[in-house]
Formats: sequence, structure tokens, C-alpha cells
Amino acid sequence: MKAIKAMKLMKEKKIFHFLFNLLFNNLDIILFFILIYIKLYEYSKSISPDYLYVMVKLPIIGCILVLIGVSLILKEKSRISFLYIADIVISCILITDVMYYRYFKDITTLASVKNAKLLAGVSDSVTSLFRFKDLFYILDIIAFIPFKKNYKRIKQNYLPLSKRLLTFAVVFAIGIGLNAQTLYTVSKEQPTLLSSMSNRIYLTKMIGNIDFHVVDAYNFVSTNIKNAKKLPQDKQDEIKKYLQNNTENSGQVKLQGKYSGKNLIVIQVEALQQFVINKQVNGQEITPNLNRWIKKSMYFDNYFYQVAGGTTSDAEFMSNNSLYPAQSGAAYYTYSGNTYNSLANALKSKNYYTAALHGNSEGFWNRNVMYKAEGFDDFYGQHSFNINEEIGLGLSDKSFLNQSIEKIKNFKQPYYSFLVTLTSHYPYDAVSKYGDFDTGEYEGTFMGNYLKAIHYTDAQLGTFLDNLEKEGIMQNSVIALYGDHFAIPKDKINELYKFENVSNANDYNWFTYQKVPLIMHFPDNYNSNVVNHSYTGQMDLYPTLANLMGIKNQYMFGKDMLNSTNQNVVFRNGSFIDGKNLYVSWTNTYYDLATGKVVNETEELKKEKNKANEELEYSDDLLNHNLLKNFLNGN
Ligand code: GP9
Ligand code: MN
Repeated sequence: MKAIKAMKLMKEKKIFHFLFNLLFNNLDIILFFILIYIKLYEYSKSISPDYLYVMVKLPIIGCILVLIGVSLILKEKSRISFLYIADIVISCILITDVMYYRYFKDITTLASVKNAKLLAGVSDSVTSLFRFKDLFYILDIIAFIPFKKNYKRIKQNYLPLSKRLLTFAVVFAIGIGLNAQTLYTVSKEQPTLLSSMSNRIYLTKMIGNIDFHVVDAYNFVSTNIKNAKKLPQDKQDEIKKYLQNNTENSGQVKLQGKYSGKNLIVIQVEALQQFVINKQVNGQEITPNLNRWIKKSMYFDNYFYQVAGGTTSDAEFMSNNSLYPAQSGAAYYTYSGNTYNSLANALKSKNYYTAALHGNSEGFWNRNVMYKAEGFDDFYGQHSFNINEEIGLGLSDKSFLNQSIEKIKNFKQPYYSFLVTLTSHYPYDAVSKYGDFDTGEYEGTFMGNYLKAIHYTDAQLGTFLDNLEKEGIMQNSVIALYGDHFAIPKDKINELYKFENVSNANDYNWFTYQKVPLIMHFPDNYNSNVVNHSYTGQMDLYPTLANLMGIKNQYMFGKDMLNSTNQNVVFRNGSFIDGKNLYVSWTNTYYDLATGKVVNETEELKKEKNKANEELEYSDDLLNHNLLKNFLNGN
């Protein structure tokens, strides 16, 4: 009996010993896991305090397991040093990100670090962005110095290499598996999000801080490798020649410099599509104010948006540079370190004051970096406005436009002000409680919400334009107002077809609904109440304005809408319009623009197709190799 008891006790002792040894021998790993998990999870909470993203737990655990896996290959004395250094690196990244978020409501990227010189103002205020509570991220690093020393001293190396390799393989594979699962889920939910990184905060909430930086580094390095090779000189010359010919063919004779020295105000309106213009719902005009201003302005009713993965930012990019959007992702992100002969840069050299205004966080779409590259003297973002009324994504258009006019009034003349509105943003449901616009049978539907949202924004734009007139600003300014991109995404297109009574849901019909209004108002009321029906797009805004404002820029892919006779509009996916035909690239089909009938490919059309692709390639080459830097230096 006694002997059995003693044996049992021994067994228990053995188990206890085993467990104790297991715990003690892996104390560094256990502590690393717990501490890093807490830090990463706390960071996730800090960027989305109102919503706990359960999904983020998986990639956080995955990342930690990958690191632990790697550490397991090492002998145990080196292992603790490896984990300690990993802790320091992660903590530094987190502290940087926490402070960056505090200012930009965004997450640091390699591009923003590379362009740190463009983030003037922020570096000065690093100390002011630091909070006492941030010490939370680094306290353990200091506290663990003695622990690390003693632990290293006591610890012996027990495991042979084969066992170390085995544990590495298992833990590492589990970690990679968890990360892969997360990235797959994200790419299923939003196919372009990982490459475009358009909404970085949302992405970080889904995949966690470490995965975000890994994806960012991958995107950054792969574009840099792609672009590292110098483009042969003859190819550079070919592109330069092509662009110079393009400008010559564009005309730029009529009205040249007609408004030199005048102020320029460009207003980009969120999700303003053309089909709502001069249209009624439930017996009421949807955009009464824009309709009223169209009568007093020049209106382009065949103006297409040409955006790609960078949506709003692509619209800004094209309108300010007349360069095509990036092949994948967003030019505002990928090419933020390039040299540009943009509208603002060109006007700056004519002694203009240049300012961009937008009521959202400065980091959204990398605007804080890109606006500097595009030559804006100042960017009035969220921090420059009194956020006294928020709808949907941020400051309401009403408050934004009212505060903007007060700023504009005090700008040094001549100036270029570029405004980007926000409220009428997808999914449009935030606006429905503002105003009493009754959409009748569309009440409560996606379409009804969009009509309400755009009706709201129309009212604010009406007030803004009326005020510009009242204040006497309009009489001394060229004004251009346009929509940035589609409002009704493809998966909701049937709601639009129902609203428009379209029965044939084919590609031709879809394309005819991808127009956005462009309204131009001139100080002398030139061409007021004139509707220009030529086929045009966002790539053409800058060349047109350049001619009117007396800017010389030979490096634009678009055309001057008031001089050019060509009606080419090329879309990022290779589809195009030539004034008579529409080519849909994804089915390789041509349509007669006027009738919608399918047309057979002719030699002529084939040439046009190749030319459209060549033009897109030229634009990519120009951006990938930062050719404007050479061109502008006379090379
Ligand atoms: C936010 C904004 C929205 O600042 O411009 O961009 P979008 O989602 O429309 O591309
Ligand atoms: Mn937009």
C-alpha cells in the first residue's frame, strides 16, 4: 500500500517536474506570445475603439507563431535574444504607427517613410504626438533586461537540431496557415484591397498591424524591382515624342491663355453621376442647383470617368496630371515619390497659391504625401476644419463647403483651389436623415438613398456656387465641377436600369451610364448655357485648363476639349471610345456608339485598339520610371 502511494507520488512529481521544465524552458516563448499578443491587440483596438474586430485575432496569432517558429531553430540561448529583438522591432513599429495614426488617422507605409521629407510639419511635432500611455508598448523591453540576462545564464541547451527543426516546421506552418487564411478571406471580400491598399485602416483592422506591413513591404519592393531597370533611351525618346505630338494635335490655339492670371477653383464631387442631371424623381428635380448652374455654364454631357483601382484618388490624379491611373493599385500610393508637371506645380511656377481642401483624414488615399508631390502649397484636411457636423465618412459637405469659402476668401490671389467633397459616399444611407427629399417608390432602397445623398450634396454645391457669385469670387475665377466616379456599383446596376427603364442589361448600356457631369464656368460667362456633346473624359480636364490658363505642358495624354477634334476616351482596362464606336475590352466587342449595335472589327478599329494599349503602356512606363523628372530637366 505504502509502496503504491510512493509510486503514485513519484509519478505526480515526475509530471510536475516535466510540466515545470516545459514551462521554464519555454518561458521566453510564452512571455513573448502573451506580450506581443496584448500589444498587437491593443493597437488594433486603438485604431477602431468602437468596434472589436474578432477576425484580427487570427492573423495576430499567426504572425506571432511565425516568429516563434523561426526562433525555435535557434539554440535556446540565441532564441531569447531573437525574441527580444523581435519584441523591440514590433514595439517600435507600433509606437510609430500609434503616433502617425494620431495625426493622419492612417498607418505608416514604406512609401510614406521614403517620402518623409514631404511630410513636413509632422516630424516637427513628433514630441507633441507622443502620449504617456504609449510607454505601454515599450515598458516590457526595459523590464525584461534583467530577466533576459538571468534566464540566459540559467538555461542550458537541451534540444538537438533535429528536434528544433521539427518544432520549427510545425509552429511555422501553423502561423503561415493562419495568415494565408486571413489574406484569402480579405481578397475574397474586396479583391483589390491588398494591392491598392486604398483603405489602409480598414485593411489593418482585418489583417492586423504586422501583416499590413508585410503586405505593404511586398507591394513596395515588387514595384521598385519592376521599376529599377532603366528604360532604354530610345524608348524614353519615343514616349516623349508621342506626348509632344499629342499636345500639338490637341490644337491649343483657340482661347489660349484667355484666363491667364485668373483664379482657378476645381470641385470634385463624390459619386456624382450624370444620369441624375436634369432628372426628376417623384415629381421633383434630383439636382435642382446643378441644373440651374448648368444653364449659366458650359456643360459637357459626354464626359466619362476613367478611374481604376484608385477610384477617387484616380479621378484626382487624372484631373491634375492627365496621366492614366496605375495598372493595379492606386497611383496616389505607388507613384507618390514621382516628379509631376501637375496643374498645381505648373500654376505655382506662375506665382499662384495652390491649396487642396478635403474634410476627411489627411492620410486617406495618401493625400498628405501626394498633394505635396502634386505641388499644393497647403492641404486643408480634417485637422484644418472645425469638425462640427459629421455625416458618413466625415465632415459634412455643408460644413466643409461653408468653411472652405471662408478660407478661399482669404487666399492670396491668384490661386488654385482644389476641393473634394465627401458626404455623398457609398453606401449613401448616412444622409437619409438629413433633409426631407421624398424619393417616392424608391424610399428605403439603395437607389433611393443615393438620390437623397446626391440631392443633399447638390443643395450644398448650390449654396457654395451662389456664395462664390455673391462674394464676387466667380467673376474672377474659372470654375470646373465634375463627378469622381460611378455611384451605382455593378452589383446594384439593376436598380439603376429599373430607374432608367433600361431593359437590355448589356455592356453597351452599362458603358453609357459611366458618365459624370462636367460643368465649367468662366469669369466672362463664356459659352454659358452651351452643352458640349463631344466625347471626353477626366484625362482631358488638365489639357483644357492648361490652354485656358496659359500653361505650357507637353506631357499630357489627354486632349484639349475646346480645341481638339478627336473624341478619344481610353479606359484603364483597354476599352475605348473614338467618337463613333465603343470598344469593350473584356469581351473584345465593338459597338456603334449611336445605336448600340455590335460592329465587326476593321483594320482601322484594330489600329485604334493597339494605339489605346500603346498609350496605356506609355503612361505606365512614364510613371514606373519617373520619366517626367528627366523630361522636365530637358533629357
Ligand atoms: C475619402 C474619399 C473616398 O476621403 O475620397 O474615396 P472613395 O472610396 O470614393 O474612392
Ligand atoms: Mn469617391
